[in-house]
Amino acid sequence: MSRAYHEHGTNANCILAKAGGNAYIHAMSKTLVVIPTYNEADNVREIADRVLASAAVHLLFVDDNSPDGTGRMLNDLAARDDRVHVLHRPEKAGLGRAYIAGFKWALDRDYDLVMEMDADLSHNPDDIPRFLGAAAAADLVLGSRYINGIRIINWPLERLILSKAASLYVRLITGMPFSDPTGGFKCFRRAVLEAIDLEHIRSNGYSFQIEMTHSAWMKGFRITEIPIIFEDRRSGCSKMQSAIVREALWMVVKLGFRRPARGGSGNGGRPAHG
Ligand SMILES: Nc1nc2c(ncn2[C@@H]2O[C@H](COP(=O)(O)OP(=O)(O)OP(=O)(O)O)[C@@H](O)[C@H]2O)c(=O)[nH]1
Ligand SMILES: [Mg+2]
Repeated sequence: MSRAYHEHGTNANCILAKAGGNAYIHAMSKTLVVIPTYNEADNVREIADRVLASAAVHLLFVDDNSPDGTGRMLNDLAARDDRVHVLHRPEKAGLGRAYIAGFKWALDRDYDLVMEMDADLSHNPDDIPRFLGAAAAADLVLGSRYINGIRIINWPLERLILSKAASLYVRLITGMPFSDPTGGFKCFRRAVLEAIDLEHIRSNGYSFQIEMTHSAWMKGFRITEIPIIFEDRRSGCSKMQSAIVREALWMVVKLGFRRPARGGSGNGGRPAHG
């Protein structure tokens, strides 16, 4: 049975690609790992195999019509394994839009936990069980490269400096006490995604990660950081651009203005390192 869905324009209705399938699949597992892809043909088979071997999870790839044939490969993976699903979007619209589509897909089904993860193997699938364990006592689990030192393999120095500077900038301007607010390996409880107005999340690159965490923090959800080791991509091309950095600079300033409004319960935004 095919697990491929097509999203047309900004309308999030999903249509099963092949006739005869059931579009509303009963989830065997309650965790969905969402992986956005754009030109990741070298990586998708390995990431799918390793994620599925790591824990009892389902996988949703969100592909933006990658020109390198990633979408076709994902359809093959989905056809072979019921745990794998693919949401096809018509054109490259950025990582943030892809995640929002994936989150809505998850909320339309009965997933309790929704994870974010890159396709390029920078995030180690073997860490997934630790995220699920930490989510037992938290609403949002953040993977951090910067707990007790720096855990990054093969990054150029300028990339590291940019990432560390971004973390400091976010902390100073927004007051969020997290060590790695731009990271993209994380696990949301369903209630967090339900509470955030996903239609109003506008940012895409680094700032998408910051804005989602900031929204959860403002609402008083319990947020925990766990250490992860991050490795630079070995295959495929980076989608990192200077526009993504500029977007983050402005977004953080906007978030800084929301600071006094923070309320709610939870852990007061204190990171509970696990
Ligand atoms: N669907 C979709 N996925 C995207 C888009 N841009 C990036 N991605 C995916 O988002 C994830 C993170 O993108 P990366 O290019 O690895 O960005 P990065 O991790 O900041 O930078 P590098 O690892 O240095 O390349 C990868 O799985 C990409 O394939 C997009 O516009 N649409
Ligand atoms: Mg990457």
